[in-house]
Amino acid sequence: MKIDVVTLFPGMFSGPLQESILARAQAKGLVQVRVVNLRDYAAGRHRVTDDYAFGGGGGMVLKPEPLFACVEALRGPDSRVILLDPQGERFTQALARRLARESHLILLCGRYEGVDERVRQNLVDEEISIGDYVLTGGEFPALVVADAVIRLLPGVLGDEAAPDQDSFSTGLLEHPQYTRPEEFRGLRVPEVLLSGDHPRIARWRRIMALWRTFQRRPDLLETADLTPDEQKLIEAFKQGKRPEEYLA
Ligand code: 9D3
Repeated sequence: MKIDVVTLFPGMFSGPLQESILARAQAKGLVQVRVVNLRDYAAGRHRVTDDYAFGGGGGMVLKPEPLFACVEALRGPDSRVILLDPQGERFTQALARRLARESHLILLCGRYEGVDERVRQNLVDEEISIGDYVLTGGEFPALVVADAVIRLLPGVLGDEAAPDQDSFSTGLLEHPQYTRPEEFRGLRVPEVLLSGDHPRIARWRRIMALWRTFQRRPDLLETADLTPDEQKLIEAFKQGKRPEEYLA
């Protein structure tokens, strides 16, 4: 996969793309990320990329010419042009999975009050928002999208962290996790996890995942894939039962 990120602030990408899993994915050739400076596609001695909004009201708008010139230079027959914008479709794991099947993403980072409407209407294939909070631009959202997509590409994650094991894929939050030491400042790891009794451990984890989801994200239970026994357990939680009663 190729991912081109178009931005007025290329420096915002240098750290995140050069660490850890994202760096390794690029080094292995599983993804090729390029950060493109929109200013390089702006005309004139001053390379202006933004201007005042027609109609007044203040606030700057990204001009159409540099964005069209940039995308026309970057795109091929199979490119998907995505504008990161507060008005876009909400980014979800399902959307990340769909984008992971593309061969070339062009991520356009909005800035200021937004982009000229002709860009949205005639250049962009889809618009994505990462959630209902106000950021300074589309750069962090582009990194979020790139991160979520890259980790899904074949070969990027090891088998221990297979992406279909993720919460949001199974529809539940994860069970609590512990590592050594067995006792830290008098706080002990649950005995079941030290028992070596793997069926009992699996049952503990499933019950705790259901409990945690019930407490924190009951909305996820509406669409989770639950067995009849698990449905009954959720009903019991609603009646005030706690997980300990089922972990005997
Ligand atoms: C004046 C109205 N503002 C909308 C709430 C304008 C505006 C604010 C912030 C326009 C752009 C921005 C910068 N944000 C993004 O470009 C952005 C974003 C975000 O702020 N939140 C969540 N997802 C995204 S994707 C791009």
